[in-house]
Amino acid sequence: MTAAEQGFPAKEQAPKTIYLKDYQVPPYLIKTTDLRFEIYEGETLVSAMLHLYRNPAAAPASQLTLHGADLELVSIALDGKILGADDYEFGEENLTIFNTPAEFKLLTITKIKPESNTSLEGLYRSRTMYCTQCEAEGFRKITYYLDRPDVMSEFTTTVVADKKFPVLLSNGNLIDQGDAENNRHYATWHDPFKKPAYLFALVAGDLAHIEDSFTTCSGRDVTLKIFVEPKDLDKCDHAMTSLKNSMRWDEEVYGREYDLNIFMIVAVDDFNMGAMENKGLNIFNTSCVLAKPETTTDVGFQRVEGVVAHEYFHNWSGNRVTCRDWFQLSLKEGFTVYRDSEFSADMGSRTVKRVEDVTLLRTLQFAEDAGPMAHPIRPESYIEISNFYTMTVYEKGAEIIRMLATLLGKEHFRKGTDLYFDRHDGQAVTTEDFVAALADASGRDLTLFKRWYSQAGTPRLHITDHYDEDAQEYSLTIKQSCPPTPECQEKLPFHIPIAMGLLGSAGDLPLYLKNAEPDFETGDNTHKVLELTSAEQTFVFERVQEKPVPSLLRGFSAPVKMHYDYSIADLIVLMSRDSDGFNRWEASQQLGLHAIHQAMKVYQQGGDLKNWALEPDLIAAYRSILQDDSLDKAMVAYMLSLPSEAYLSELADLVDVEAIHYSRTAVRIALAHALRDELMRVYQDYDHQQPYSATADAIAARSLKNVALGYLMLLNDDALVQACEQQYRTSNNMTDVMAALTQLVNSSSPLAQQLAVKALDDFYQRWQHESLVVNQWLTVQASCVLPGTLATVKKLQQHPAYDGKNPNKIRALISSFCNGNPINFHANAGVGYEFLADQIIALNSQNPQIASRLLTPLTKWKKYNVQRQSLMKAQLERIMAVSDLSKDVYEVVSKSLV
Ligand code: B3K
Ligand code: ZN
Repeated sequence: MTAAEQGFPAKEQAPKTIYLKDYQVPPYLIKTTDLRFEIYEGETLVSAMLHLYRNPAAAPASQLTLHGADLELVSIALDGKILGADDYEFGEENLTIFNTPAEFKLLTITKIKPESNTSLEGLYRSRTMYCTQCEAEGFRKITYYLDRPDVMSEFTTTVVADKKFPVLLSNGNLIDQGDAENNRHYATWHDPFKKPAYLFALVAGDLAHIEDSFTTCSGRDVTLKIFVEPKDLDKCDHAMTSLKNSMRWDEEVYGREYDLNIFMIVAVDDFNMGAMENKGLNIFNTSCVLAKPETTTDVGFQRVEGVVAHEYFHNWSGNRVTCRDWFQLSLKEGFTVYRDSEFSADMGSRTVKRVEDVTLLRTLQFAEDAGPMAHPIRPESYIEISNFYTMTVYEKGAEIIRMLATLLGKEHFRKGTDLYFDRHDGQAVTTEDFVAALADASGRDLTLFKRWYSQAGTPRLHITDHYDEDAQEYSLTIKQSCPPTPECQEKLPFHIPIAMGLLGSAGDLPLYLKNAEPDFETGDNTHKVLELTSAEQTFVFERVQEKPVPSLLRGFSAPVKMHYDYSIADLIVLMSRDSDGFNRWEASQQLGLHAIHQAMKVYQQGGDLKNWALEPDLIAAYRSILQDDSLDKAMVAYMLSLPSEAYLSELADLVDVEAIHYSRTAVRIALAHALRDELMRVYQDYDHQQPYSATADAIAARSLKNVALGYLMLLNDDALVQACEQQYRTSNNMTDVMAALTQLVNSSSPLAQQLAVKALDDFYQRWQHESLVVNQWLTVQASCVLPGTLATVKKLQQHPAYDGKNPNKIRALISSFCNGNPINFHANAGVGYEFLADQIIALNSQNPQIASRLLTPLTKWKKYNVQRQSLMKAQLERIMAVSDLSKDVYEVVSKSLV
């Protein structure tokens, strides 16, 4: 199909596709980069002195093409000589300079307008401060440059601004500062570490900060500073503690020491994503730094800890060793997500963290892998790289590293990462280099494993078993397959580690794998990692004295969809006594799925789900979880929580939105009735007056109590509604306040509805000056499952609390409705789809990255019934017809319409 046929404006070319196979080394390299920013109200002048030299690894070039976008060139000089119009030429987003010598200094002066930069990429203004976001290709919006990660340079940066911006920051160490004319001042920063331009950062603002210090393992003192708007100074402690814990953990677990004398974090309100790992000067979305019990939920606290760690860990996995090109993004992102996830597991509960990560992966990443934007963790091509900061590159990327760690074992994996960091320190490398270091250090052949980097899609495992009582042999036959994805129809088998055990009547059975070496490393003969490397393999266990229940894919040892024909009785056994905590939870989810699927059949046949009852064994199983004191309360909470509507949709070939919603609700109501007494006990035993603490145990106790409240509120009992309202009014922390408010807002009981209106009003009055808290207030309303929510969302767009330019507000209101509220988003013949398309069209020119991200729910149109398909597709076509469509939106829409 031509671009015109696809609706792309005829006068323009369809955006270009970039291919990994076309990679070429840069013709020039940049030894040093000296920048001077003169910040004035309305415009900023950027002087850039680049010391360029021909790349010895490239064919000698005598012209140089620099990247540049939305820049006004004021002057350009080569080795001190001002260039004339014939000496260079402007292209689309670039500037070519002719007759360039082997080595030279290029001075450019450009003018930019941060105040009108709404894309939040490059240098922009957020409320009272100036800040930057350069990854992936934002530096070209600051000055003409070789804006690619394999060009690494030593940066010196001077920032000059009015004294009403007292804090002037950039990467590295402060080497000079002082006054300038007209009540202005300057600061000069030097970063001794060579870095690509995407890690550049600058901040100028009236900021307050907290300060601490960290002594590294070699005894160096590092100053730690967190900068925020003065009103937020009381919300920085948790981020600081998380930072210090991360620094220590990276020394202990990976042998990585911090390298500069100062590490700074700045919190910014307008930010496209969570945070950015700029060298020595991390810039964070306020939502990922600020936390205090009164304003922040437990999930918020955990997010701060995780994101602070993630960005800090990038100092090695990303900054010291960086990516050769953007196809290698998972080299730094997958590895760093794996690192932050292990850190969080060590700080709290390993099993709980695993359940959370897998839930995210199976709902969002699996859906991505099954949709039109599916791509391998190392994509082969892209139109706009910003579209590839995905669940696949991040979360599936982390799973690939986790599998490598499982296959190599702890010791070899650490040897491998040590070798990787040593071998490539200061370089821009590829995922091949990473795997090669692991293979070299461990002596393992990882050739087959590398298919995980090049093949997209979620592999399926189909497992059958056979028990031969006479021979006392038990065999598992495992078949693998992988559905086609846009880039590849026929997949080769993956190398899949399958952690497993066998449950007998008295516990885990010892495992004697036929024809295998004894497992010396773990010293544990009840747990094994089987390695599947072909389309079908059979593993035989000897000396098995009874027919076992297999516990498969323990800890979710591979990102696959597994099928084994478990009976309800098997699942109950696994849920109540598997030694693998993750698989206990997994069994609870399978039981929940079974119940929901039964209810769905009734719903789809026009049956009545009122008074839907559950099978007695199932109720008994759930009851026993509630009574099991040995279980972590957070695990009890997760085991009691049924699979989400999003996960149920991902599992379905054809999504029946109403059947999923009403059946899931019916099962929840049935559980609430059956377990009323136990749930009441959980709720009442909880001491609502205890002081807040953010320890894993305290978080777990709150989550279980609030899960119980969620079930109890389904009973529509006025006394319980009153208790919920009391929790809303009297709690000393945002977790409990939000849990109660969410229940009131979503309850159909008339009393709850009345109380919800009051509570929402009271909440806003109380928190209107706390932007992040107001976001939670927007989300709770946008997520309401009762009818009429779209009208509420539209009304809230006009509310003074809403700001259609701020990504956090857009996420809180628009994304929460379109992604998190299927029963309303898909209601009323497509009005939700039209609403979303309107938002995307409005955002397309204002903030293309956010516009493109919002598209996700429409890209899944093929999963719905014919009527919905055509309504969703019509909206995609409407977006496609917009003139001046950004590359970001064009790529996702055009791929979705194929
Ligand atoms: N590396 C950044 C993401 C940048 C996204 C640019 N569109 C944050 C992170 O993953 O740590
Ligand atoms: Zn990252």
